[in-house]
Amino acid sequence: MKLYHVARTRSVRVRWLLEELGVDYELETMPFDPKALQSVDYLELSPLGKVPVLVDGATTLFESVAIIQYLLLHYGDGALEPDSQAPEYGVFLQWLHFGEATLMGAMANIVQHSYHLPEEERDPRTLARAKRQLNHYSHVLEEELGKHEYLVGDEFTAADIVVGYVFYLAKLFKVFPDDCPKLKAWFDKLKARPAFQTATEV
Ligand SMILES: N[C@@H](CCC(=O)N[C@@H](CS)C(=O)NCC(=O)O)C(=O)O
Repeated sequence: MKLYHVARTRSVRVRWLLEELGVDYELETMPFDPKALQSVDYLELSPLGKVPVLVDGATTLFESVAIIQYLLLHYGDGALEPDSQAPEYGVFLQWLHFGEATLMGAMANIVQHSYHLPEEERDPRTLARAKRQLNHYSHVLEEELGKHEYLVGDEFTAADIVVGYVFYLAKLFKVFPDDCPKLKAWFDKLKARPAFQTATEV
């Protein structure tokens, strides 16, 4: 199995999960550079020219959360997710997808409109709205984490990985909310995991 990875990007999620599961994999670390991501060879794996990509035998996949679900199904042996028949399984799927479909949208706009885009393309109103969204979503999570230790009850699951990655970026880009103590305590627990530390090595 081979993971195409760029430091600090969404491929961190996949690397983190592989480390948690103890699965053998080859890591292809690339620069965050169109020369690599738009090369003819790479576009054959990811027509979008984005990371992550996972190649597992005859299966080649992009989309980080799809890769996470695939890995749990094929290599998880029941780890890091509730049983599919358990009442909390739906809640697990909800947070898993919230992490990319909702939360990451706000974080991506913050990164794009404060750093990545050329200055003339940065829009202060989009940035301000994204910051308000991140703040709103963080308070929703703060409420949730007041009820249990992790996003899905008291067990660490892959939903914590998908959502936790966004708060790793929030720390890096200095927008981690400072009025969410439970969210901070949860993130501190995630950061202490050896698999997180390996996945975020640069
Ligand atoms: N929804 C996709 C998003 C993938 C994505 O946007 N990856 C970024 C890095 S975090 C990327 O490769 N960007 C390079 C580019 O757009 O040129 C996923 O979750 O995998």
